Amino acid sequence: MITLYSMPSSGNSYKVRLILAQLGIPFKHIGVEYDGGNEFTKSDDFKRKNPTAKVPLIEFENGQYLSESNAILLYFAEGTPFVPENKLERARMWQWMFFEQNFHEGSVATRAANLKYKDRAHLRTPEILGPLLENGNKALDVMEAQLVKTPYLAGEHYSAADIALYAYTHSAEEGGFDLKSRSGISIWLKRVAAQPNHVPLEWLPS
Ligand SMILES: N[C@@H](CCC(=O)N[C@@H](CS)C(=O)NCC(=O)O)C(=O)O
Repeated sequence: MITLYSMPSSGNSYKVRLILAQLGIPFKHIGVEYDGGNEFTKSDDFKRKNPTAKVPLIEFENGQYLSESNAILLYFAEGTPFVPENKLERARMWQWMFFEQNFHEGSVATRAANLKYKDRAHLRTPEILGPLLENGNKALDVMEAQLVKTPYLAGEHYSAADIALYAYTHSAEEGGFDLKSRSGISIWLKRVAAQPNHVPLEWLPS
């Protein structure tokens, strides 16, 4: 069985738990929570597994490792309906997954994390939170512009891009972002949550 090192409260980790649950892939879960997590992820033993010292991380049965949430999503999505067959739609899935890491996570998720985690209290200054709000709103507006046109980010079908962007968008209000005024995103969040075998962020394998 594969092992997933993941942070229960983290969206990047949730992406992986969600796709594994949706695909019915069993896994052993090793939880790394944020406040105590730094010591675990910064240990030499963990850094041998993942030199970036971050979760999520997959450990395969043969002792190989795979890190970066979106790379893990694509690994498990390959050959499933979560990767569009159409070449352009597939490229659009990647487009949104790169967008997630470049524009969305660094603003929407970072602002929520700064407000949520105790050891980030020193990052709650107007100089830091202001630009994060501005950039996060821009990222959400980009998503909204797409989601008023198509049911899913890459087009007509639910794909790995929807999993990647659902993770931090569904909890964006924790970062002070307004979702109610964005009807495309609001309807899409419900559509994603209604997918077969969808699990919430809190879900962990028993
Ligand atoms: N780009 C990476 C980011 C991973 C990341 O930042 N993980 C955070 C949780 S969201 C982490 O491991 N934090 C714990 C630590 O730094 O010790 C991905 O998408 O997997």
